[in-house]
Amino acid sequence: MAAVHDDHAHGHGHEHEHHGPPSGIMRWLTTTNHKDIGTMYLWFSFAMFLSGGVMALTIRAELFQPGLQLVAPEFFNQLTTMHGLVMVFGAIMPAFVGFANWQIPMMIGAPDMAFARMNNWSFWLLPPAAMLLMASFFVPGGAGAGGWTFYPPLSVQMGMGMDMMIFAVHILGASSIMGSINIITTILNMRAPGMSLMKMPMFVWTWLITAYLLVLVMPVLAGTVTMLLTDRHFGTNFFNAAGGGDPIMFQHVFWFFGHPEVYIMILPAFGIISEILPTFSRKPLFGYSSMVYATASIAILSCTVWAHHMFTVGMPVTAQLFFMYATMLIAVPTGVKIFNWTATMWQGSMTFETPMLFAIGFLFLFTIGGFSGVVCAVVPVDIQVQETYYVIAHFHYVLVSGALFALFAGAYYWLPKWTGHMYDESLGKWHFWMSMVFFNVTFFVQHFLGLAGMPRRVPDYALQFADFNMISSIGAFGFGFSQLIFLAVVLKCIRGGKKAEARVWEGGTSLEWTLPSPAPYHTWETPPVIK
Ligand code: HEM
Ligand SMILES: [Cu+2]
Repeated sequence: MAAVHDDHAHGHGHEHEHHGPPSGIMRWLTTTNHKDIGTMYLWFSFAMFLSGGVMALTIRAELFQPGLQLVAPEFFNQLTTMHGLVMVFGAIMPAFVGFANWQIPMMIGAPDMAFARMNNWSFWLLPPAAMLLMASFFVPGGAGAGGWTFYPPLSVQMGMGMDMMIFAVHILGASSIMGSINIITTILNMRAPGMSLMKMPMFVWTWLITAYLLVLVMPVLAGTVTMLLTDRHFGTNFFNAAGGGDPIMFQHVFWFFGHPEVYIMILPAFGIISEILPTFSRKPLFGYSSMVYATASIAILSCTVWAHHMFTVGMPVTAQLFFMYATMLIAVPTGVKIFNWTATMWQGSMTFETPMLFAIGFLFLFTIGGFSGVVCAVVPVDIQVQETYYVIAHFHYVLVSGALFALFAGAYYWLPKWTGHMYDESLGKWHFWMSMVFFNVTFFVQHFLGLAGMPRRVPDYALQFADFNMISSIGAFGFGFSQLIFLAVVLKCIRGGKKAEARVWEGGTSLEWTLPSPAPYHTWETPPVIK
């Protein structure tokens, strides 16, 4: 893709803006620059990932052997609940928004996001929401402990920690909705001349569709937890059976948000993988337009399957059959993507730098997660494995080796563009292989724990589950420590290292690779012309 640009031929007032960023804390508090805001989202999500990780390791330490050793059962429930919330809303989602902020303007040839001040605000809503969430551990009764899914009646009976979590979810939701409106407006209105929709990089396409999904379902979550709040404090009975309400209705509205939510955490990952595989295979992405249509159909279908989380609530068989087949249908466009990625690599001249290793790791392990998802969709099987460790294994394969591995792949891929330095390739490879091995040690055995009947969300278990739990806990600690290598790689890369070229990767063809490394504070102030 050829681009012609000169980003210095302009003259408007505020000089300091054009000599690079101001300094000090005020820079970060007031910045409206998409790169600054991207950086803040990424550090915030990494901090949340580490805190969610410590919670997971505490859970696994308790489950290392049968019996209660480390934490009280009530606190164990708070940990599983908070781990889920922190990882979903604090780590994975903000990380993808961080990538969107850094990359989308550079990839479409726009000087910044459409609503720069709203962008600042979307980020600065996150730290107070996170503090509210964490502070709920320290109030009487502790954090809400009914699972990240907030199911009543338990969530109605919980202490004030539950109100703080509901308030935090409101704020996180508002931040997501504003971020999505910003992304949609930027992509639809600020593309460089000549960049038609079907010429956009796949990462941009996946974010456009994800943003629409976010605008659609985040208000549903806000409405759901608001009804919970009024049931808790204002005498309504939405979910109170004794008052004529229905706790099952909560599950319907929660999962109408919840299932699209899991695709909100994977579609941008698909976008990152679709940038990386062609670059290191030195071939264009196979089936570009079918990739776009597959992404759109996954997003649409993801709104029709929510009750596959509820096969055991006693719904009619016809409804079970509908949700079973609708869920299986999603495997078709997902299969198209996996086929296109494989075809992209087929007969390519591949090299295996760290971004490519994580991308291939994603491809293998996400597919395993996808298969166990189809298994869970089969009603009679789901009735066996629901609420067991099989489900825990399933969604960690799609969320950790899926979303998280894609985030690592993207970080290694674009770090040289962001910092101007090449990262330490051998440390990167260590991070990949240790994560790959320890991830599978942690979560593969959990499939068998679940098939053997071990329930989730329990701090103690029967003796026959001891061996696999021990293996899983050892794996979890190995995985946890491997992530510190990643932190070392990033800090080392920011501080220095071999100078990165503009076109860091020989096979990189999208617009950001035509910009210098590090990318200047202001880019594309004169939009490039796409030939
Ligand atoms: C970093 C490695 C991770 C480890 C070792 C880990 C481990 C665990 C464990 C042990 C549980 C509790 C299972 C139970 O006893 O019920 C759990 C639950 C969960 N995890 Fe993770 N996890 C990790 C990363 C993630 C990530 C990246 C996500 C992404 C979104 C995630 C999302 C969840 C959710 C949603 C739950 C269910 C919480 C609930 O029951 O309400 N985890 N995880
Ligand atoms: Cu689902």
